[in-house]
Amino acid sequence: MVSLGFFNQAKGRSNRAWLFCLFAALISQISFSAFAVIAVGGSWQKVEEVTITQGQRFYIRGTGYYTDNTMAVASTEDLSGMLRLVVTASTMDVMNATGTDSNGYPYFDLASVEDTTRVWFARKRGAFKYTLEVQQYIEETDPDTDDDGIPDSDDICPTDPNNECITIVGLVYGNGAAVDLAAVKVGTNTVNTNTDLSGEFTANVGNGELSSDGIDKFFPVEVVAEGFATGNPKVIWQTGKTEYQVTIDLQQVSKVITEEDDVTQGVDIDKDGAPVGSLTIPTVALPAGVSSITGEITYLDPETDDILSAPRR
Ligand SMILES: [Ca+2]
Ligand SMILES: [Ca+2]
Repeated sequence: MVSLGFFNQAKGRSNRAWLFCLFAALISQISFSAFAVIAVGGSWQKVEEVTITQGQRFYIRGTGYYTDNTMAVASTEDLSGMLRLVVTASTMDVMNATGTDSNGYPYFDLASVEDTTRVWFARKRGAFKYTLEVQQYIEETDPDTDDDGIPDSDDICPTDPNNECITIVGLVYGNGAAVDLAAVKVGTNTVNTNTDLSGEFTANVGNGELSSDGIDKFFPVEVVAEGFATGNPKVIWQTGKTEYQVTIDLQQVSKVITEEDDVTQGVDIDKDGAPVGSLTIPTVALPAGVSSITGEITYLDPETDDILSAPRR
């Protein structure tokens, strides 16, 4: 019964006006979402449903020939936007065209299909014959379902305006054990997180974090943990896939060279407690004035992502 109150005579007009506004707002919202599109270029297309009449030829001494050309269409409804008249063939050179198209044909810009176009031709012996066509610029558009400005064909989250539809769950190990508190960065700068006590992290990502190497599109991941070499796996994006799991094995830093180590005499290298060789840098290989070298030596397993990693950004 409450709703009937809206339509009583005393308040009918204002309520109906209010309801109309509400419906109009709803309808405009719906159509806005349904028809959100982004222009992605366009091209000139021949208009088929047009009759072109070539006018009588006149000769003006010292100048050349001209004809006045008109067009007729059944309906001008679809002929909005940019139009032009193109001379696709002519036995005599056209002298007054607006320009030439990508095929090298002279064309004339048309303000409307009702325009009469005067075409001037250079005088020349022989038959006089030319052909015309009307072209319309057809804009190509790509739908943008979620209205985030990224066309659907480029939007890896086409129904998510926040672009966080991809979930990457990672497990970080080092030396066979879960690594907690590792700093994880996905993408260039956008998503930063840390691993928990079980070495796990979760990142929600989208278009902004996607990179490309020309072959694959991928999410670059950087994992930094103390005592380990930085891990740089790539998570390769697959069309339509929104859940990804990645396991990252960090390489333990095997040897720290301190100022007490003399690399010119050779520094013994241990890996997992066992000697595996030594590192020597001859004095002549050092820049002038350098008296000591410090740093970390890390073993990289060519089977791991550390070798296949994305470059740092
Ligand atoms: Ca979009
Ligand atoms: Ca989106």
